[in-house]
Amino acid sequence: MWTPLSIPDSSQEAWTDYSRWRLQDTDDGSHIWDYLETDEELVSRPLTNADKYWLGIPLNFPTLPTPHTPFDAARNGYTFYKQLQANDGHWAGEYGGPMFLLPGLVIGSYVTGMPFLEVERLEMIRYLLNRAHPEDGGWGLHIEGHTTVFGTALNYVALRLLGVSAEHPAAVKARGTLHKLGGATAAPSWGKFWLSILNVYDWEGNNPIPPEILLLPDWLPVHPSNWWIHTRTVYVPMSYLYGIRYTAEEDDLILSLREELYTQPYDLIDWPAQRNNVSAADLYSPHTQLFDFLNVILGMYEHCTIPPLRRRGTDYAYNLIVLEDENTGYQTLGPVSKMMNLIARAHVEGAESDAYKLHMAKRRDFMWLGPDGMRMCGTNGSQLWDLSFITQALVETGLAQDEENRESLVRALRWLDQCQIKDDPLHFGSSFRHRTKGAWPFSTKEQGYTVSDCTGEGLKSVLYLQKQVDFTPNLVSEERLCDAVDTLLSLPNSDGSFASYEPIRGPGWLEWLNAAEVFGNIMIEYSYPECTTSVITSLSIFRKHYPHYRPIHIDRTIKKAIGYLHRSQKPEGGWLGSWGICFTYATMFALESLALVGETYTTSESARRACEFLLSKQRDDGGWGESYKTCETGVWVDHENTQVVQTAWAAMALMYANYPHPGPIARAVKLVMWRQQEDGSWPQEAIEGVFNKSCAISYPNFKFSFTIWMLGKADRYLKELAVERSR
Ligand code: LAN
Repeated sequence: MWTPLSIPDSSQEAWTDYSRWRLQDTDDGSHIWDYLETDEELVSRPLTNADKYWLGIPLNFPTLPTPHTPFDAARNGYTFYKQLQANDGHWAGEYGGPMFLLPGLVIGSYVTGMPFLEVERLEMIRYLLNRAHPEDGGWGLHIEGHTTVFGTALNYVALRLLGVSAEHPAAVKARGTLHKLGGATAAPSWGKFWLSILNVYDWEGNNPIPPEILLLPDWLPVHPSNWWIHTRTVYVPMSYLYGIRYTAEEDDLILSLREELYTQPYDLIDWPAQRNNVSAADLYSPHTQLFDFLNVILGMYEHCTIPPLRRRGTDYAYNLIVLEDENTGYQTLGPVSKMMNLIARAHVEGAESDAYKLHMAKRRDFMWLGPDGMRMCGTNGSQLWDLSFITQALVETGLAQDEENRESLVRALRWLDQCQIKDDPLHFGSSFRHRTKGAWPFSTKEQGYTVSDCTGEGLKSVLYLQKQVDFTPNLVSEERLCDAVDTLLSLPNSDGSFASYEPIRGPGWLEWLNAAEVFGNIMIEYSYPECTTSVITSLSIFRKHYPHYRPIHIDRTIKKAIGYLHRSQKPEGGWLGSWGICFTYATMFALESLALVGETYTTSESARRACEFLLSKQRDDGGWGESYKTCETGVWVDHENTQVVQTAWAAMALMYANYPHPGPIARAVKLVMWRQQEDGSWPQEAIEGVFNKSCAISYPNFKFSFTIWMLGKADRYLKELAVERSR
């Protein structure tokens, strides 16, 4: 149990001294928030603009000259955004949104006796209080989602472990809501798992998670090496912890939670009967009958496991956990596996071990402080992703040529240079990894996973910076650019499309075995229009500069990928996004690709249909606004307000397609300019990203990169259209 805390009344005001928080000045983009205790440190590490911006401390930047053209507005936007750039050249940013990550951080730390700073605990509590739904006091799957048992049970537990008493009004309210929804027995499988780790839910109430599956031959489709990498990387530590039935030591708080979480007395709960009890509020992917049947069989096996076999399974799972930790500098692939691996390593190696200390140090890379408190992020950041968009925007719009922006671009290029992964992973063959040599990751090099579109965007960004402006050094050699291309060419699926981290390995029917009821499309990789497009565009740009490198292969890859894009266009005319919300996002990327092969509004039926679809969604104020619910249903759902980010995406899509009428683009520009503040920034609007169909995730830097990009592009576009029309 952690030491008692005294908790202030209002969660609106900061509970710690915000003038003492600093983002560490690292050279690889790692995000770590320090709390400066001494006055000397305060003097030696003054608040940066980025610190202030992300903490919500007023920047008081001067009012910029009123923009008269879209280009002026883009320039003002970058005048602001440039001041948030870190010394090492990247742009830091919050990557929160999901509400099921902080509980993993807190439960994992609690059961392993891993402390937090008091200031961190206070700000985590404040975050949870601020994010509770005002009406019912519960939490959802993500910050904009409706209350669920998953969100409410786990965040309630997190609050209590962090030091909030059961009598606190927020706890009372959340508990009431949880009980109304059926209590924690109705949590989905991932919730049941975390509660079992904490010893407040019986392992008997979980469907089996046998580590023996890892011992099957890996050519069998059900072998986890053929699953989507995130599901695999979570399954490994889950099956280890399940296999050994890890349970935290009982203490008063745990005993008390057993009384608080349920609508019936803990000792009377029929645990096996809860395995498939999932609240309707949580269900996105209900179990298939096949999955339920398999669980019955596996449940029988659990009563007569063969100890040496189980032992081999858990040993093998543990070995994979160690390899994953070592491959990623103890970050692991993502925040869920991070905390599960941490528990497994702490259990086996103890609190004095290097593994424990390294895991503890890297826990901080996921903890992000915002004005509303401290959250756990979806990855250790979105560094590469954010940097590649803003740099491309600056080069394409011509803002890169402004004398005062040059130094900032050179710094960005330096960051890209150090971020490229130079080798294949340490434990390449033994941990089912895809090649990484030449790839760019989503966040930092240390995390070290190839992502198809991050490699594409990273490559594009380097090409833009090294080839299209004349003031930058040549930092990334031709050989390394070719390594990136080799990685891209190693990734296509058989239908010509691209998935996220690896080519699709398993068959579609594996989705019938999706155990995580709250997400969709998680068992295997899928073909994604966005990922496919990034590869198409980056290869097209690469071949312009290096026409002799693997030309036939590149040509064939692009052609096949375009074929897939055509096939994946929805009957309405747009493309459905999987990582951004939603049609506007993917349609922008798709139209960019089609344009590169000469398919535009006037030349291609497909591009024309896409434009008409987007135009049918433009609202009276000139903007576009799409809700995250589109991603759940696959059918366009209007957001109640238009959004600058989606407006930028839609307008860019029209421009990529060479849409011949200026009206809709001019109206979009007007809206985005109207929403811009006097200091050149834009206020935060609705959440921008999504994953696994159901969970929204924040990309707050998009409101700078895509607005600036669109405005700069529109300036030129509208002028050219006017010239053409006057002819
Ligand atoms: C991400 C973030 C980036 C995203 C893009 C690059 C935008 C995309 O085009 C490819 C997929 C990728 C890399 C992606 C995959 C899934 C992630 C890692 C995330 C959405 C961030 C968080 C999410 C991860 C799965 C969250 C943890 C939850 C689990 C279900 C394990």
